[in-house]
Amino acid sequence: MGLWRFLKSLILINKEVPQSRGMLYPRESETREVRSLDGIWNFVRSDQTNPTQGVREEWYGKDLSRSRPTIPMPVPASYNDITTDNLRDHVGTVWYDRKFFAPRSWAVDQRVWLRFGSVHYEAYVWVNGQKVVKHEIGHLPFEAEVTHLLNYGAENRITVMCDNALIQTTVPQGRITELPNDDGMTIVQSYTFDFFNYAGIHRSVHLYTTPKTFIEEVVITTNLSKDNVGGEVIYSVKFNGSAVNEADNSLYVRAQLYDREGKLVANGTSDEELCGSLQVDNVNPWWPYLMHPEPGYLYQLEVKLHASNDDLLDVYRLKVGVRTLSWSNATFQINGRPVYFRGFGRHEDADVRGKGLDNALMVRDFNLLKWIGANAYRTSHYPYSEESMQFADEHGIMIVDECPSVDAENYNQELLGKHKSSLEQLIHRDRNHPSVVMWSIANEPRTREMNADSYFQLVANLTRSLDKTRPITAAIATPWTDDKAGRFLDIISFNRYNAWYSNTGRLDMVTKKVVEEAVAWNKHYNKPVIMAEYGADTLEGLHLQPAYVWSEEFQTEVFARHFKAFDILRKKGWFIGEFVWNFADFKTAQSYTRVGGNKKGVFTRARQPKASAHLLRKRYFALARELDDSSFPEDLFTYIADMGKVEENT
Ligand code: GCB
Repeated sequence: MGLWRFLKSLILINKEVPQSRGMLYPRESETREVRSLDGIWNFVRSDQTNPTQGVREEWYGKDLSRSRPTIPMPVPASYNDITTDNLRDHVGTVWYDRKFFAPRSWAVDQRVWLRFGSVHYEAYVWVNGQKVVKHEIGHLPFEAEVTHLLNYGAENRITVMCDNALIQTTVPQGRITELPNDDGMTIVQSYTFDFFNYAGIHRSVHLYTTPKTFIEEVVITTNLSKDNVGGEVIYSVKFNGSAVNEADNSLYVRAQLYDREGKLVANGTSDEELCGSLQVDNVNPWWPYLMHPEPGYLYQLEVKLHASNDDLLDVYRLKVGVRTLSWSNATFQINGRPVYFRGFGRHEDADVRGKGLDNALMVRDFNLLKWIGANAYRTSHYPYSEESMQFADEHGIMIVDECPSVDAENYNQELLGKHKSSLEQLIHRDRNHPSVVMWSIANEPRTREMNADSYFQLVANLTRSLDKTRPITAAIATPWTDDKAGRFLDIISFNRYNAWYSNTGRLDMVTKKVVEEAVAWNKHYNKPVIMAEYGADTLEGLHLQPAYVWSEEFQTEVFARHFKAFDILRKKGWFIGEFVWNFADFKTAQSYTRVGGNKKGVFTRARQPKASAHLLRKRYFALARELDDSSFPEDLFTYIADMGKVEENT
C-alpha cells in the first residue's frame, strides 16, 4: 500500500447517508388496495464465472424461459435448500420472474407501488423490461412506483436479479476467492460470521395502490404521565403528491385513536405541518409480557389525509403502543419501572425455506417464547421480518433491534457508509414499534482494530441523531481491555462462551469469570451491562452423566452456572439482562466445529425443547415472579410428591 493510500485509510469522514422515504407497511384501506405476488416464480442461476451475462444479454427483456431453462422457485424463501443439487453453495447472481395482471381499475387516478420485504443481498428489479429499482443490503424493505410501467387490464412481467456475493465493503462482510478444484478453478465465498448466507427473495412481494396524493410517512412517539394514567400519542405525517388543486397547499390530517374494543378514545386535527398530538385518559400503557396482566396493549391510529375543502384523500391505519423508555448509567426503565431482560439471541432460520418468511414458524416461535417466559430477544444479526415486529408489539416481547453488521473489520469509508445506511433504513422501518426498545449497532465488531473508535463514534452519532428515544448497544466480544467502541454506547452488551470456547468442558470455570467480566465492563464504562450471548452446542438426545460437552446435561449445567453469576450480578444494580445463545439450532457454513449447523439452540431446528429449555423456563418464570409479581404457569413444576407439608414449614 502506498503512503498516501495508507494515510487515507486512517481517516474516516462523516458523509451523509441517503434518506429512506415512504415504505409504510402495505395495508388495505378504503383508499388503498394490496396484492401479494408471493407464490411460485421462475428461476435461473447464472454461470458463476459469468455473473453479469444476463444483464449484458438483457434477460429481463423477455420471459426468462426464453433465455435459459427455468426451474420453479417459491417466494418468499431462500433458494439454497430447495433443490437437490448444489444450488446451496451458488455464488453470484440468480434470476427470478413471474407474470401478473394489473386490473383496469388501477389505471385511473392512482399510483401503483412495488414493494419487497427483503431480498438478500443485492436486488435489481425490472417491470416489463424497464429498470425499476436496485437495492443493496438484505433484510430491509425497498419499493418503487411502477404506475407508469404497467399495462392495465393486461399481463405484466416482473424480473428480479439477486446477487449473494459478500465482499469487504458489503454489510455483512465476506470474501470471494478463486480456488483450484478438480475441474480447474472455482469461485468460493467465505465469511467469518456464524450463520449460513442464505439468499433470495426472503420476504413477501406486494403491489399496492395509493391515491395520487397520499400519506407517505407516519412517525409516532408516545408519552405517559408520571402515574401512567394519562397518555399522549404524538404524530407527524408526510404526504406525497400535489394537493388537489394547485393553489391548495393546506392539506390537513384527522387522527383518530381507537382502543382494543374499537372505541374512539381520542381524536384531533393536525397543524399545517401535519403534526399533532392526542391525549388519552385512563390509558392502557404498552407493557412487556409478564410485567402486567395485559401485556402488548395496542391502540389503532387512523390517519386521514384531507384536502382543504375537506375531501378525503387517503387513509392509513397502524397499531400504536403507548409507553415510555428511560435509561441511566445503572438501569433501563419502561413506563418508569426497571426492566430485567430475560431473552434470547435468535435467527430467522428453518429447514427447507432458510430465511424465508414463514408465518407458521413465526407463530410457533412466539408460542415458545411465551411458554418459556422470555420477555425479549435480539434480532441477531440483522433486521427480522416486519410481520414478526408486529407480532412482538402484540405479544409484549421487547426487541433489541440489530442492524446487519456482524464481525465488522477492516474499517473503511465505503463500509461505514453502508453500515450507517443499514441503520438509517432499519430505524426508518421500525421506529413506530413499541416492542423496539434498543438499537444494536453491531454484533462482535473487531473493536480493537485501528479506526474502530472513529468508525463507531460515527455510527453511534448517526443512530442517536435518528432516534433519541431509544438507547444504543452493540454485542461486543473483544475483551474490555482492548475495546474501543463501548464508550459510544448507552448499554454495554457482551458475548462470552465460558466452558465452551474458553476452558472447554470446565463447568467450574464459569460463574466467577462471568461475574468478573461483567463487573469489569461496568467499572470501565459506568453503564448498564447485559450478557448478550452465552451457551453451549448440544446434540439433542445426547445424554452423558456427568455432564460432558455436546450433551443435554452439559448445556443445562452451563446455564445453571451462568444463572448463579447473573444472580450475584443482579444484586449490584446495573446488570440488566441475560440472553441465551441461541433460541433454536440453525444452519451455518460448513465447518468441522458445526455438526449440521450451530446446535446451541434451547430448541431444536424443528422447534422442540431440549432439556435445557425446561430449566430455562423455570428460571425465566421465577425471575418474572420475583421482579414483576407474575404467577407461575400450572405445569411449571412436575409433580414429584406431596410437598404441602414441606412448604408449610418453610
Ligand atoms: C458468537 C456470535 C454468534 C455465534 C456464536 C457461536 O459470538 O455472535 O453469531 O453463532 O458466537 O455459537 O459461536
